[in-house]
Amino acid sequence: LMVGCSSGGNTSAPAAGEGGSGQAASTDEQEIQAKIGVVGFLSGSGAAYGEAQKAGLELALGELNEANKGKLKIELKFEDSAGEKEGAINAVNKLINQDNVVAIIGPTLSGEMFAAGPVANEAETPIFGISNTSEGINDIGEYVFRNSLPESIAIPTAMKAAVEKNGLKKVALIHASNDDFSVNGYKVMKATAEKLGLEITGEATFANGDVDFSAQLTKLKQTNPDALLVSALYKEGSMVVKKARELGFTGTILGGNGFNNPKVFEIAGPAAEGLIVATPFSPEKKDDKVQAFVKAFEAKYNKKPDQFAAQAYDSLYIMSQSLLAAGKAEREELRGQLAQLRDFTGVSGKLSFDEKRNPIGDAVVVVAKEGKFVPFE
Ligand code: PYR
Repeated sequence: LMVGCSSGGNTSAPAAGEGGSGQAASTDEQEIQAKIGVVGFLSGSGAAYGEAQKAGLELALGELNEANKGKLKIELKFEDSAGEKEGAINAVNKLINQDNVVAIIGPTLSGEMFAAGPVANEAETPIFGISNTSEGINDIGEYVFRNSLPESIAIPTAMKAAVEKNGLKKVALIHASNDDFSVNGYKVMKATAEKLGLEITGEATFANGDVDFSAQLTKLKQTNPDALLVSALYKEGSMVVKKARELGFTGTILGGNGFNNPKVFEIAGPAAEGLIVATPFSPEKKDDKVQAFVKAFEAKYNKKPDQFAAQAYDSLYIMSQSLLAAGKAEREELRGQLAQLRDFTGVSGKLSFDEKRNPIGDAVVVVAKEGKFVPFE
């Protein structure tokens, strides 16, 4: 069925928006149509991560499609992985084989990327992590990218600041042992503690889905640490923080990227006060680009963006820039452009990329104060 489409002779330039697979004769004039898949943790225990990412992407989508009118139109296709490896693999397969997307943004968790990244890589489809902070993400293959600042940069920055300002000497560690991101964060925390000459008084683990952390925290408290280092996603992490305070632990609590979501304040309540986290993004940053983003986000959603929203927002700008440079919505050309990315300044800061496509950037250290994260100074 051809509606409003002139059949036969190619005498006039095709109208913008028609065609779409880059097959038409006058490619100069034609708007590039790019369908991008998104795999997010949109339901379940970490749904607030996926919701923030979706919000950031949809804000960027509106801005970009307006700014690029006549040149590039992006369509986003969202799939929910529910934070599960299997869910991420299924979503990636569907987006590549059924929806024929040019690239995929996500999945949310490092563990999901370790599972689903190889599928996209094998299918020669660019896959772009926006919240995968573990070591080794880019080692999956040449089609795997990310703009999320690795924990190996963020955590040491936060720990150094905490040692200097709070005078830490002894630390205890607790982490989720069945989540790749939490395990990696724990390893970075431990290595950093050793490097900084801190004494490790004790270690404990739990599993995602656990709700009772009393036994582990009681034991750790008895080792008398100055700080508790928590590597976890927001749900379990916030419950750990809450329980530690209930048990009377008054020292410093420091966490990784999993805590960069306002749900922390909902779950931990006043116990969140003083929690130290490193992030590449703070809505409080006095920077024109950041403030314009925060204003637009608040206008659309009536709340401030978090780090997950910010990196999602930036990722679509990177995609747009790379698609325009490629001049067409094709996987191989897009991969080539993404691989050439060396510098990018977004709302989550200035990033450069090493030869393995790993982002390098600065982390800001924030501290929870009266229901929000403010600079730790
Ligand atoms: C990760 O899974 O890598 C996060 O930072 C949450």
